[in-house]
Amino acid sequence: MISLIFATNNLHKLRELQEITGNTLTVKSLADIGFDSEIPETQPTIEGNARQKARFIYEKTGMDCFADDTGLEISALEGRPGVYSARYAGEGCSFADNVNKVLKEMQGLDDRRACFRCVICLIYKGNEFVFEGRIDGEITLDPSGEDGFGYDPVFIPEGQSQTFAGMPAYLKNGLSHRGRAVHKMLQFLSRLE
Ligand code: ITT
Repeated sequence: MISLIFATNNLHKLRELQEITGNTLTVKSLADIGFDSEIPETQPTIEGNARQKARFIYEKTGMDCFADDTGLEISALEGRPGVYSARYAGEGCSFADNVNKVLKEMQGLDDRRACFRCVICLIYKGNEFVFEGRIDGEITLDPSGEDGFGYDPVFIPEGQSQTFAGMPAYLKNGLSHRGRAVHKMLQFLSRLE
């Protein structure tokens, strides 16, 4: 079975990856390989950051690996928070701080359209491949739901009536930006074998 290191410090992403890939792939965390340094993330685009994170871990370990960079793009905010999604409310901010900042900026706006974009960069046998997943939806007026992470309590995917945080993990993963990008990667890997 193919084994890949997931170049992330976000344990929520790691859990989703393991849920999505099931027993089709062995996904190792940075903790599994004893790596605990910061991964640089300084590019101006989501794709640039995904490539930078994967290259960094590949250069340090020489092992097959992948990274995920994700952004929430809100139409009425000209695509913000976008590539700045992780630290939108400032260095060291919490998920709740980011959510509150978005809700405040959207106060009184009727156009609630938004999308999540996830770019995965895979480095396999020294070659680099990119996969993208996207889900459109809307930003709610208030947070709801207990599951998920990040902006999940304020994002309702199209065709659904509850936020990502209000639905079970298998439902989110079946619809989500990350689920879509990961399935593209799995399909690509299955053709190699
Ligand atoms: P790594 O770079 O270590 O993977 P990170 O949290 O910094 O972790 P990103 O740069 O991709 O990851 O940050 C994107 C931010 O967007 C993340 O911190 C969350 O707040 C949010 N986010 C990412 N995926 C999400 C999802 O599936 N649902 C809701 N919010 C998400």
